[in-house]
Amino acid sequence: MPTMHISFLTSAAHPSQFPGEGPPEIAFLGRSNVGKSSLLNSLAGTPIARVSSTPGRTRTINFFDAHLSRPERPPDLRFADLPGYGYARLPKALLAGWPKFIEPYLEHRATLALCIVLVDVNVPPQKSDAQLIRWMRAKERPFLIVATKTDRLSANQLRNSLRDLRAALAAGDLLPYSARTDAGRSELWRVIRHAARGFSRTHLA
Ligand SMILES: Nc1nc2c(ncn2[C@@H]2O[C@H](COP(=O)(O)OP(=O)(O)OP(=O)(O)O)[C@@H](O)[C@H]2O)c(=O)[nH]1
Ligand SMILES: [Mg+2]
Repeated sequence: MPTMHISFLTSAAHPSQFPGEGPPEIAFLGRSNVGKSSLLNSLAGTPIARVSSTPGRTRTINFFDAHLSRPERPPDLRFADLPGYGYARLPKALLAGWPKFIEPYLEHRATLALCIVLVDVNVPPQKSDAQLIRWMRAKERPFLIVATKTDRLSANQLRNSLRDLRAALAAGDLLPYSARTDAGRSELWRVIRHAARGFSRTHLA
């Protein structure tokens, strides 16, 4: 994708600050520090989102517009990098502690085409992740679970971890990824392009 271009659009700390609905949106969700911003940077191939080893780095919803081929045309899709939830806290902190603007975003954003839910392959399945996934299913939001930081495990450990995550999250489809090595990048781009195209056909025609 030599002509792909992704650029920062705006940050929102309140629904009134969400940008007008435009191209299909892909949102990154997951616990604080799981690697949402890193995943976006890996997809973009360049550091556009802020990354930190301290949980809670991303405090606003940060929007990025992406041109996948022709820069003179309107953007093909938009990325939304979200703040994380419930780092090492009780599962009920998931929605209680989550800034009040995230749930409205997930529930009402008409152009939200796909939610990418990140889980860390290095930690056992988390209740807060299962809770989010149940919520997404109940709201009928399309989502894909991405199991990230695979570079930290041996092939054997990774196989076991993916098996445990699939079982705990009742996830048939789970895409392994590493933002460090970019493993999984072309597969994830394929899913994203497919989701954006399908969404444009059915919702934005
Ligand atoms: N080894 C490895 N480290 C990663 C990977 N992805 C992210 N990290 C590290 O994990 C830490 C958190 O990354 P972020 O991308 O800031 O995580 P986040 O989910 O955006 O965090 P918040 O914005 O605080 O919710 C950083 O130290 C990253 O370098 C990965 O695939 N492999
Ligand atoms: Mg972040």
